[in-house]
Amino acid sequence: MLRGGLLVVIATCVALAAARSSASSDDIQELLKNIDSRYSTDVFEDANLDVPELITKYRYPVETHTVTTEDGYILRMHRIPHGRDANNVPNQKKPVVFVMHGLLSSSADFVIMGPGSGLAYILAEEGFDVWMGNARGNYYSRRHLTLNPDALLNTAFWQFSWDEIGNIDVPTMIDYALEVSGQERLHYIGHSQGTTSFFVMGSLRPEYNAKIISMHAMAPVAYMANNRSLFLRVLASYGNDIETIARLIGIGEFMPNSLIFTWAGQSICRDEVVFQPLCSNILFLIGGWNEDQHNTTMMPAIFGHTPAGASVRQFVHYGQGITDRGFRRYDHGSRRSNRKVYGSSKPPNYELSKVTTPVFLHYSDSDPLAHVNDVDKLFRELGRPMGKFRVPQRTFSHLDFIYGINARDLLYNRIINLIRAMDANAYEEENEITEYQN
Ligand SMILES: *[C@@H]1O[C@H](CO)[C@@H](O)[C@H](O)[C@H]1NC(C)=O
Ligand SMILES: CC(=O)N[C@H]1CO[C@H](CO)[C@@H](O)[C@@H]1O
Repeated sequence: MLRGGLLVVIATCVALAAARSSASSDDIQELLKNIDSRYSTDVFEDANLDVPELITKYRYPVETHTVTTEDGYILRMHRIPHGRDANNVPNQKKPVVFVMHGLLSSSADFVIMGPGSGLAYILAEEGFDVWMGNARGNYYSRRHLTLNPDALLNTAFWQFSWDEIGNIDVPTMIDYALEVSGQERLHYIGHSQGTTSFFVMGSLRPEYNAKIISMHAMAPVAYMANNRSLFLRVLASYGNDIETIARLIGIGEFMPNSLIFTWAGQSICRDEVVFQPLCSNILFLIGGWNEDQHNTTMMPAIFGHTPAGASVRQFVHYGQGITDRGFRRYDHGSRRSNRKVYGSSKPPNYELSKVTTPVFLHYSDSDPLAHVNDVDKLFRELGRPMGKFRVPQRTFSHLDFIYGINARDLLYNRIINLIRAMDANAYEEENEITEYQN
C-alpha cells in the first residue's frame, strides 16, 4: 500500500519535471502575460514579499530611499519613478505625487492590490513620479539613530502620535522627494491618517503649503465628533487609561506582533476556510468594509502587510478627538506637562485656516471613521477648500478607498483628472509670475 503511494508520488514528480523541462517559449509568454495581469498572481507569495520585492515582481521600477528626521527617526520611502506599460521612459522629469498611508498601514497599501487596482501603479502608468511615505514606527520606518523600538520597559521610541508624523515626518519626506526629483512642488494624496498628518503639517508648518500644488484627501479625518466606529468609541472611553497602563508595563507599540496577522491571514482568512468571515469582520470593526467592494481572496495578502505597526499614542490621540470633539494637539494628560510642551494648560487647536494648499476632499456616506458632518466641518474651516466629492456608491467604506474592487472607477480616475488640471494651472500661474517679474 505504502509502496503504491510512493510510486504515485514519484510518477507525479517525473511528470511534473517533464512538463517543466518542455516549457516552450509559448509557455513563457503565457507566464509573462500572467505576471502582467491586473490582479495578484499569488496572494500567499504577495503576503511574504516586502514592498520593493512586490513592485519588482510585477516588473515595475522601484527605488528605496532613506531619510533621517531632525529627531533621529530613520524613515524609508518607496518610489515608482515611471510606468511599465505606458509612460515608461526612464529619467524623464514628471510631476511628483506623494502618497501617504493611514493608521497601522504602510506604503504597501498602494501596491498590494496589484497593477490594475493599486493606486501607486495606476499613477505611474498615468505619467507621474510616485513617492510613497512611511511614518515613524511602521514596518519600514521602525528605526532610530539612538532609540531602540524593542527596548524592554522603555517606550522612548514610541512617544509620538500623528502630531509628530505631520509636524516632522511628512515635511522631511516631502523635502527629500523634491530634492531628488528636482521639482519645486508636488501633489499629495493621503488616506485617513495620511490626511490627518497633512492637516497637522499645513497648520503647524504653514510654509509647507506653498510646496504642495494640490492635496487630495481620501476618507479625510480631522474632526471625529460623529464617530460611528465601535472600535474607536471603545478607544475613546478607555484611551487615556490604555496609554497609562501601557506605559506602566513598558509597551509603546500598538499590536507589536504582526507575524500573528501574517499567519492568521494565510491560514484562516484564505478562500475556502470557514473562518474567513471572521477576518472580514475584523476589517469591518477597524475600518468598515462592504461586500460590494471587498475582495475576500486578497485577505491573506492584506494581512501579510497590515497592521504594519503604530504607537499606542496614535490611537489615544484620535480617542481624545472623539471625546473632546475638537481637532487639537496631543493632550499630555496634566496641566503641567501640557504647559511645558505648549505653554498652555490645554493643548492648542490645529488651525485649519492656515492650511492654504488647495484641498479636495473625497469621502463617502458609509465611512464610520469620516462622518459626512465631520467632513463638512473640516471643509468649512480649511484655508483653501477646492472641492468636496462624495464617492458615488452609498456603501463605499473607509478601507475601500485603498482596497476597493472599483476604487479606480469610483475615485482614482477623478483624483487623477483633478491633479492634471491643477498641474496645468500651476504652470500657468508660474508663467504669469515670470511674465510679471519680467
Ligand atoms: C479578487 O482577487 C483575486 C486575486 O488577486 C482576483 O483573481 C480576482 O479577479 C479579484 N476579484 C475581483 C472581483 O476583482
Ligand atoms: C455619533 C456618535 O456615535 N458619537 C459618539 C462618539 O463617541 C463618544 C465617546 O464615546 C460618544 O459620547 C458619542 O456619542
